[in-house]
Amino acid sequence: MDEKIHTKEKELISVDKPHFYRVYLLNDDYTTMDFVVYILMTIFDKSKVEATSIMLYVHRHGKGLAGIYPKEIAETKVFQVETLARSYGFPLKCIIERDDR
Ligand code: TYC
Repeated sequence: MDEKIHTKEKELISVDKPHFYRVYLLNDDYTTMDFVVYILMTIFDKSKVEATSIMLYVHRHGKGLAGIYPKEIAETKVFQVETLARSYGFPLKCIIERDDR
């Protein structure tokens, strides 16, 4: 979205509002529940209670929201999750979707 900002000097400048992206974790049959909770606490800054609730939601519904971030941060989270998961031999995946609010 392109917004016009009025400055004190009465000139107009254009500012691009950054788009936000939703990072979702996907369920699979092999990643352990403890590892998903660990990922949510370390990479998404969730408490143990929140992390457990999100993990169980993903386990039951197939997909669940881990966080909403500017594009570059969302992409970095996906990279961190998948790199850490592979290093432990887990197939855990996450996806990003643009947040159109
Ligand atoms: N379904 C996995 C199990 O039963 C747990 C799990 C939850 C895996 C969430 C991935 O994003 C996930 N061990």
